[in-house]
Amino acid sequence: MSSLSGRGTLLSQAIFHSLAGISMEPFAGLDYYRLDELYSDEERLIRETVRTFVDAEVLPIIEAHHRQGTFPLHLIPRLGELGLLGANLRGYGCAGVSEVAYGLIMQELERGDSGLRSFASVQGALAMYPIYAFGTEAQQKDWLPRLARGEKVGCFGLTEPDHGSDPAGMVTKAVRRGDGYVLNGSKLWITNGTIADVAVVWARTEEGIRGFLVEKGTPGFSAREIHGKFSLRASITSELIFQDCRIPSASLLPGSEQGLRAALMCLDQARYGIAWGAVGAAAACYDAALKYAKARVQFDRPIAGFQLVQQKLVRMLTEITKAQLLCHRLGQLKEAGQARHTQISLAKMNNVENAREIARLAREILGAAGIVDEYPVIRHMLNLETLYTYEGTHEIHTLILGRDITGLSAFA
Ligand code: TGC
Ligand code: FAD
Repeated sequence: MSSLSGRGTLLSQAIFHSLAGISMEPFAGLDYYRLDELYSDEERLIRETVRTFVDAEVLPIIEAHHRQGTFPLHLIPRLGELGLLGANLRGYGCAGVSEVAYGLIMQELERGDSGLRSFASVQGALAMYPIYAFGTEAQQKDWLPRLARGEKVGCFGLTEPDHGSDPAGMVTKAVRRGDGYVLNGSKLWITNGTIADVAVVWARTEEGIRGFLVEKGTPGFSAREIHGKFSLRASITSELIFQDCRIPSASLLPGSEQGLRAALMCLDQARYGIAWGAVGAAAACYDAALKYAKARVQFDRPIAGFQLVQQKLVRMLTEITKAQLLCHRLGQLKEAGQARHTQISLAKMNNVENAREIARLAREILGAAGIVDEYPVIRHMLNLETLYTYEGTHEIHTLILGRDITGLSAFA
């Protein structure tokens, strides 16, 4: 059994603060195969803490943010206080929880909203992780504690207007000039871009693709928010623009000399969180559909009594349970440092595809009520369209796996 002291200290302290201050709303959870027995006491406690936080502080406000197309900024320091940002990293004020606990955090945040999990994913896996894995000690000491506390926000710029699935073709350039670099180019679809204090930016140099830290306010660096989204509305998505943007040599992440591979290693961290997060979104849809089906009466009986409705509910339960099992085993492998990136691809691909289908089935069960935001289903259904595309589209993960098992690349 893991201890609540030691590496879990920050999160554990936050747990007790949190439980003392907020009322509990019941969410029965979904554990058909008794996975709870496989989690440690610490992992269950962390899961319950995040579940309670989401019930009390996220669910009451999230529909309004979704309608308005805004991110609940006031939750950022709260996520930091609870130890949920970069929670699987060690030191620098990070909670240092197990990979399974980290996954459970992502699952519960996404039960609230994919935008909230995206915020935590980008902050932890795509901003903090590259600094942690590829940065200098000075960069780590400077940024990680503040990012962990939610005092500062980070973003990750890999995708470009003309290079999404194929980041190796990126055209953003960092050219050596004097004691630094000059950046030119743009990045598109960047989560947290306009609110980020620091952007991890991937650019082509004479030595290959490298990662740089670009601070907000650097002359030549600007960001604009993308509006008109019908998915992930409670999340900020932006374009980053670099026009003769001068950055010092100290901005380079020296460990990123592995080139694109370094960027892809960051994606592995985020894809792992998405695999778990998709389970949370699916569970929220299943929960809503089951409750609705038991309460809604047609032809003088609850619609849950109809075979076709039961078939949908059973399909949802089955796919969620399979996804949970996949996540748990992947978490064990990751904890042991043995998770292959192709295994992470399989979990992201499978769990998102099934969550997307589960959300559609839930929407069907709710009938007309399924298209209004009085219920969370339509919001999750729309959000899952983004999950299907970002962090490697469903098709790209299919081809990653196809290449792995055949030895033949369908990309080239
Ligand atoms: P390829 O030749 O396959 O790989 C280059 C080198 O990298 C190694 N590698 C990986 N290493 C670690 N993790 C991975 N996932 C890796 N995939 C590949 C590979 O072994 C090789 O190493 P080496 O030592 O031999 O050089 O490169 P490729 O150019 O053929 O590309 C392959 C492909 C298409 C799979 C890759 O480009 C890809 O994954 N594309 C999808 C792009 C993507 O996922 N973008 C996501 C942007 S960030 C985002 O969406 C954030 S969402 C925010 C949120 O969560 O809210
Ligand atoms: P494209 O690559 O143009 O693909 C279009 C279609 O073609 C897809 O169906 C794709 O699967 C298919 N396709 C492409 N190549 C092949 C092939 N070889 N074989 C078969 N089919 C193929 N990026 C970041 O860097 N940082 C972020 O923080 C970030 N946040 C995001 C937030 C949101 C809300 C969204 C929607 C995206 C975000 N992204 C981010 C970008 C995301 O990673 C890209 O959208 C994704 O990688 C796909 O790129 P694309 O949209 O350009 O699609």
